[in-house]
Amino acid sequence: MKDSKKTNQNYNDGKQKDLDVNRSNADDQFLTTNQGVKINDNNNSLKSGERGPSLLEDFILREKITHFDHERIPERIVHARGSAAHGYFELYKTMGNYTKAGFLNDTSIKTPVFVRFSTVAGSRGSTDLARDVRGFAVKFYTQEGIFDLVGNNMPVFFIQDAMKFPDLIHAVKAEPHNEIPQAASAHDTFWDFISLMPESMHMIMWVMSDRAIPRSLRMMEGFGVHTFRFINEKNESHFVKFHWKPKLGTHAVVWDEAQKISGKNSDFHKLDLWQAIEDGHFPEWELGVQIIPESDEHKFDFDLLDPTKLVPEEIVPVTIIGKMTLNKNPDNFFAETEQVAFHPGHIVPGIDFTNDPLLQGRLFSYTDTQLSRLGSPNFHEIPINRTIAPKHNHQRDGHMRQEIAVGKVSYHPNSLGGGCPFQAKIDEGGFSSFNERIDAQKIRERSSSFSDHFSQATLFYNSQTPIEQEHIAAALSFELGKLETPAIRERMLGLLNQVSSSLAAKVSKSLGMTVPKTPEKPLNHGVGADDTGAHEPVKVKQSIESSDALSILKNPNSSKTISTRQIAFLCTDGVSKASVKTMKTALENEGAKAVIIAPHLGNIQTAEGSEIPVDQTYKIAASVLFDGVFIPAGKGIPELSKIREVKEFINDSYNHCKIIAAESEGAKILKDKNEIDDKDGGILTSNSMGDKTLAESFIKALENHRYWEREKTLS
Ligand code: HDD
Repeated sequence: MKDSKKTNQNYNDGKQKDLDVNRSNADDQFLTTNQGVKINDNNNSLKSGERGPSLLEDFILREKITHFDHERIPERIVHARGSAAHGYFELYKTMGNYTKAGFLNDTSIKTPVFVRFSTVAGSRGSTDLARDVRGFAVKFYTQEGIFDLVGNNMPVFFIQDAMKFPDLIHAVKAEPHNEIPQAASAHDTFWDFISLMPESMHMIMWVMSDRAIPRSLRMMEGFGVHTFRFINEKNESHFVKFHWKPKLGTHAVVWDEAQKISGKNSDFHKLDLWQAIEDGHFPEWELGVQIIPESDEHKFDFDLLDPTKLVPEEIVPVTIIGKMTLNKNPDNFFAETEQVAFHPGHIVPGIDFTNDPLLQGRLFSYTDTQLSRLGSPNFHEIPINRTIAPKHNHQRDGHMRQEIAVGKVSYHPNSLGGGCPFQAKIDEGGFSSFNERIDAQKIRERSSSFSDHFSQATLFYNSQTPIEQEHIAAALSFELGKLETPAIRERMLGLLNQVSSSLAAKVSKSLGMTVPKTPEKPLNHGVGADDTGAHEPVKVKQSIESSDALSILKNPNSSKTISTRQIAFLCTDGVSKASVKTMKTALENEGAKAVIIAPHLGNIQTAEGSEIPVDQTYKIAASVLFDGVFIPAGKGIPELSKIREVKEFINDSYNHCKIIAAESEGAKILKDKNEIDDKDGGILTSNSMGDKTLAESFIKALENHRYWEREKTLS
């Protein structure tokens, strides 16, 4: 709590109080063993004689080394790399018509949350900027128990049935013979699998889009992916899809930039989230729901149970019902971020599952994985996983049990314990599963309503702006270009051709191949989920041809703000103080951060004779770590064109379509030697010094994140 500068103390901080019991602080304390014995010498082991062997008797050395030897636990099999934060959820309006969940009914309740974001494929120490799906897992500590919304930053998934999950993950992770590549899908096994799984095509469009390389974890959407159910007091069910909409808008970096960020700062996303919270810029997302009456279950062009499909927002609008704010960093990465255990099966009364076969498989997997990862069925007792709702049952014992259950009764029914703990009636908050009628034969098959693998992939591609479509084509050209087996490329072109012939044509050009002819029946290659041939993929005409909500650049919901954006000020001795000050003040008034970069640390002398403290040198700073660039005026500024890193800085910013503003001498060095067209709409210059109008137009331009038009002129 004390680390965050502007922590909001006014919310219902039940979970924080609960965690206080386990927080430890060594300020002003003696160093001790785990048994509480004070340690006098923490530098030398006990030896027989000054130069003699160490003694087995040294319990202090033994304890210290034994504990160290066992510090690591298995990393998550997927989503190993993550960053998390505490916060709270506030409800805007009661959802009582649809769900009886208390935290979605009472607008006065602020529900504590713990949120973990992650990449999927890479190991715990891999780079943040991998092209990958991002996990978006939210633990709500509600008064009726824990609700986990374990989603991703993309609304669909690669596969339709949990049966294929181990295959998918084996294919995407580093190849088993040499453990290469780390945190990258651009390799043979991934695309071999994908090329044989037409059902993955919609998700492939998302993963090849800019959604897979977010600018910040704070600037991405989140989705529950599956269709869930809301259940109200009358036991009526509505289908529901969950959405998180970031208040800072959805933004991405470009692929070349992502790769360079991985080198310059592989913790870019982790640090960005951490720093924003430390600075009091608490990230916020609004929670939206798409609600579908039970009676409309079969009214769509797709099956609501199919996790490779989304419900277009144009068909069922997203209703915003609340807001989540993250306002506190964890105190300890291992204790909280690493040990947190999410589970889509953690639900509360008022929320229920559907028969989505991917979700059904997940309901088994998450507890199972915690047993090997956290090592005991008592993982719910780990402080970060502990419910703040009262918990009483007859579960007992197991490794590392913390609870001391009093009394001799550990069974139900009992008379010796007065029948306690009691079962709760439904009107006392007891959970009861939705009374869904199921009248079926046991069958190992895929529903034919899941057979349309291409229509929504096409809808996604067609909904993108031309620039975003180019990015998808470039991503596919990169990924498929890296393959060693030409036959995989060929199969992929066949599948892409069924999504969009123009996309397939673009990718084939880069691969130096021709697009194979699409057979009369859509391609299935006779393998994968449908190898019986019973369900050949089909295309179903969609009721809409384009959905703006699917595009980052067209997204009607995206907010325009430059809050928390990092702006590089390229400075040196002899910079104009007036120029720096006007721009810095204007940017900071909008919540952005001006970072002074110079050839040396310490202070730089301004042309006016004052000093400005330097934040970073050109040896450390790199354009890819910033959102925009300002080159101020000043008689010393022309010296910047002699610095190689400054030239690289300017050219990279330009190539990544960043907004560049420059004043007077700064504007002149922009034109010098750099390979840029200073007439484009993303380059803003002024001949005056401390020009407020320039600052205003810089802010307006930064609100659009990038000047994407420039890409058309870049070869
Ligand atoms: Fe999963 C972790 C999201 C399908 C099995 N998953 C995990 C995490 C997220 C997701 C965000 C990280 C949670 C954290 O931060 O600790 N997973 C999804 C989504 C899916 C999905 C959105 C599809 C819609 N997952 C999925 C399937 C299976 C799993 C089909 C298995 C049948 N997922 C796991 C797991 C993990 C996990 C192995 C690894 C670590 C963990 O659970 O706690 O059980």
